[in-house]
Amino acid sequence: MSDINQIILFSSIFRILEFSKEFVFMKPNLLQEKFLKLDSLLRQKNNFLLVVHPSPDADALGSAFALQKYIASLADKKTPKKTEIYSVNEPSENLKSLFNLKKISTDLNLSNKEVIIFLDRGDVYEKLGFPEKIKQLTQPPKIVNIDHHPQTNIKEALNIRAVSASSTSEIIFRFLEKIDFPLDPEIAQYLLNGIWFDTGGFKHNNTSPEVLEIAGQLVRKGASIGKVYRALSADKSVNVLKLWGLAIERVRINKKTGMAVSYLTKKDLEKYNVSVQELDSSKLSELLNTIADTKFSLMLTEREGNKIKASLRSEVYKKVDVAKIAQMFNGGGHKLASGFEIEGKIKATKNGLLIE
Ligand SMILES: [Mn+2]
Repeated sequence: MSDINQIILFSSIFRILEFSKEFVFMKPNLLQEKFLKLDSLLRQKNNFLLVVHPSPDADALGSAFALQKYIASLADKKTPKKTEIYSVNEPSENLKSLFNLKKISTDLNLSNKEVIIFLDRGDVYEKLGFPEKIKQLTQPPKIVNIDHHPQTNIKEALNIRAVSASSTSEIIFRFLEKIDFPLDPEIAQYLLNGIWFDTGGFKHNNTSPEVLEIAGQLVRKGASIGKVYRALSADKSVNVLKLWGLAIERVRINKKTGMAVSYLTKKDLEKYNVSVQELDSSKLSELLNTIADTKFSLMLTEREGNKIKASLRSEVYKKVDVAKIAQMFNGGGHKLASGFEIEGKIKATKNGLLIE
């Protein structure tokens, strides 16, 4: 049994961080070289696997669909290019108006793949056991890792990582810009979907001047902010909002840590007939994070299989690194947005929330 309030109080993880004011793209020259390497790889090879992280978000899918379309443009009659997008589980239904989810495979098929590209979470390579799977192949494929998360390097890969980028979609934009690929409205929309999502609709501190410039270019190419806003932020059912209301009603504020914490159980979701995808607990955590005089939010949601998903949010001015909290529980993410999963059931008591 553990008390979430206690765990967080006793840990010395509240190191106040110096947030980088710098939005400059990391080591621009190195990255440009890597873009050219990536392009020659995409031109040389013909059979690709694009791997997105579990429960892929609009950034993972935005970068995958944009890259897939670019690769397809390199094909000619003599050399068709095959690209498969793989996700370990089905993406959330609310993404279906932005991406053709039928094109995503949940069966892993590594045979004949010449290049495997990990998008938006390089750590998936280890976590989903790819090193062992690849060892069994007679022809080892090339590995590419395109990511904006910290500490997700893959030793044997071409790592195209930029922690200062708002999103993986922004990195893909920079890549297509570098190789002078003309964006069509479809690719522009894919990339805008990813950037919009990872910047929380241009609200988070990763919304750099460059991000806004890129978004402007994408809109000029035919992408629509309204389309992604509607799919990912509006279009909520009454029952989802009722559950959000319940979570807000239950919010507790820990004065010592500045944590705003709330929870929803499996029973709650069943009562309102809402799936975890529909509920969108990360958005709910963002909402809790808007409570005045708090330092960060923690939203706990019970899932299938005796699991609890925790979603953490903070803001630059609050100076709490929530990734450090997530790491304590074997989770991960960014300084201002991260999460973890623990086993157990949530029990609310007078003194706090217990995980049993
Ligand atoms: Mn991302």
